[in-house]
Amino acid sequence: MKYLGKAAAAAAIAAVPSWAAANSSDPIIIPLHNWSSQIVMSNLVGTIFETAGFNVEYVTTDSQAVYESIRLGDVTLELEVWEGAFGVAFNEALAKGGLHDAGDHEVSSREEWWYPSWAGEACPGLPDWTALNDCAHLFATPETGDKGRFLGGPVDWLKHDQERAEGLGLNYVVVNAGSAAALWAELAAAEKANRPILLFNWTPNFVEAVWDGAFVEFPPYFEGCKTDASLGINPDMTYDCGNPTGGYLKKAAWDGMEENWPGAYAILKKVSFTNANVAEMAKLVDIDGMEPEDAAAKWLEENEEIWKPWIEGMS
Ligand code: TMO
Repeated sequence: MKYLGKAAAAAAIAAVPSWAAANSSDPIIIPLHNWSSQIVMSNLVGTIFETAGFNVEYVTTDSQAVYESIRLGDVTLELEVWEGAFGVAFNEALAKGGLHDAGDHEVSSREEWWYPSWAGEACPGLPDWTALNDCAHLFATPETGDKGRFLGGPVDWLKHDQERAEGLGLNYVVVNAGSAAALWAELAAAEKANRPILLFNWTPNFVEAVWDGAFVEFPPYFEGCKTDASLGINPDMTYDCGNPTGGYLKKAAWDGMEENWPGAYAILKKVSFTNANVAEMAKLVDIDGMEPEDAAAKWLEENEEIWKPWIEGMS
């Protein structure tokens, strides 16, 4: 038998750090959805896991159904749980068991009907929602007749815009964009034509760096607005309120993640981005035109002081 010198033996042992021994070599499954910051953030956190020695796989999934997949362990985590869009699906999965809250980003989020400055000039009663009906003709298109047009996001974001229009008696037709990119393309085209437009937007996002504008101020969100028709200003309808302002942006994890990959789970708990970080991730794709993988690599390169501490002693 070949004699392994003391130094060589020590080196061989050191090559497998103690924290790594308990970790599975199975891939951590990270879901990708249909808006840029989420895709970039997922790629860059995946790269951080890989840097720390974990295997990672990406799957493109529906942004609502993903919570059921995480609960069942088919997907390992979610990096962008937006309160407005996904709070309900997240809470339902939480109540069934198998998934948990893995902490908040340092983000104050908002997802809401939004208009650019030139629409505000045409309809000076905004941002108060009660101005919407008087201005419906400004937002009307041949497709919507004498009703205003609201351009919503892709249907899987489940914003219940039609229910809100009905709950608040708004003379508007909701049209859903096929993709996030379609929202920004229509906004750019409306700017060129100096045509008022009302569309779904959110913060943090790159939009605020490019276009002046404001969210519509609906009656404030309250507990039960989405579920109890008797509550709110319309006693017969749900959704007679706006989306939460100052909403959370949180991480979710499969309950089995910590046991399978304790090292990666420890990293996930430390992951926390700010409004500026999230807006920058979206900008790299939506303004600079980068591929999400390249955007993730660039972000990691330029922000080592943020993420290197999360994997200290692991890489
Ligand atoms: C979940 N989103 C940021 C698209 O509203």
